[in-house]
Amino acid sequence: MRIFSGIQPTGRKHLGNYIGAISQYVDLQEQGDPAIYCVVDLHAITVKYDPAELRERLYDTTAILLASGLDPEDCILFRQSDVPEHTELTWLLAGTATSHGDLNRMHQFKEKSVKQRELVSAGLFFYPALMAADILAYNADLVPVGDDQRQHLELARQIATNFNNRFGDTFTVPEWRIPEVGARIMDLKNPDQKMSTTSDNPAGTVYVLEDPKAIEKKFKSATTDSGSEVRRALDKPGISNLIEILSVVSGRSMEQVEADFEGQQYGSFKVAVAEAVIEYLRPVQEKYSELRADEAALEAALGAGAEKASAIAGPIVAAARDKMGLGRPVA
Ligand code: ATP
Ligand code: LTN
Repeated sequence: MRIFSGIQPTGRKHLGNYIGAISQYVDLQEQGDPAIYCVVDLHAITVKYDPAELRERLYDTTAILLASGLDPEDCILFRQSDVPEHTELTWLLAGTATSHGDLNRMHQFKEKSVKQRELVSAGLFFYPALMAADILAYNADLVPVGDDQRQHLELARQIATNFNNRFGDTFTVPEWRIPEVGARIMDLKNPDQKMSTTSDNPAGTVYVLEDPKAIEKKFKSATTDSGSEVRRALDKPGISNLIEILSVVSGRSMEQVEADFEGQQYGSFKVAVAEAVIEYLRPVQEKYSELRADEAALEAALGAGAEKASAIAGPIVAAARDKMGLGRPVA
């Protein structure tokens, strides 16, 4: 089973990214044939950014992934812009298999475009076509992601199907893998919104590398709902989110968490969640600094990953080009 996923080089990965995506990457790396993980710097250029900063954040993200347990012996870890097939295939798919109307329906574009102060780039609109190219260039069977990427994956499946219908069987139509618990970790301050790097209130987002004292403070000040029972309910999004977080980080079911905190106050429950999250992130934080300090080693790992990635994507994109009647005919 071929596995592929991408993660943005924002550097400041948060608890939602970790629970929804990174922990799945680690769980799946030995099952992949191979498992391929890509730090998607080409996606990051679609909003305002600083070139030197982008390189730094790419190293941060790579070091977080390695500190979380990705092992370049077990998976392919690489930087998207090192493998030009991603950009080429984006255009091939955009020209023939991607409908403008479908791109126009993407929620993430609508949300992100209103947040842009200056240019709303055409690249931001094209973002899901690049994401489809990432996946299809490897004929991936399975794509581990958080819940917010469901619509983009539906589009990737549609693009693969459109291409295959028009040019003959070329691409695998990928399946997604969205975890049952933890696929949508909510903002601690606004539990109606997903936890995000770009949220309005920094107190609502817990970062993987954040200092334990700061993590504790954020959980203590998390928005909770009226009522006092530690129990999930539709009108209790704050408490429900904390129950879900504690369930994942402590390996207990949500029912078990509710039973364990029966009769306890919100205050002591929040402290328990904070402590469990701090312990959960501690091993990653401990390994991170050493890995991040050695940029040459990070570059070497990414370079080796890019070679392995190119060896897979090259022939797949060449076959697509040939079927489209482009380039010198393949004999
Ligand atoms: P953000 O909104 O925080 O900037 P993102 O979704 O734009 O994150 P990435 O960092 O590339 O960008 O996301 C990596 C993975 O994390 C994706 O698979 C995404 O689905 C997942 N993810 C993002 N936010 C959450 C969340 N709140 N809960 C669970 N998974 C999430
Ligand atoms: N769009 C995703 C990141 C991403 C991705 C991918 C995920 C880019 N390419 C391919 C899975 C497969 C995001 O915003 N989180």
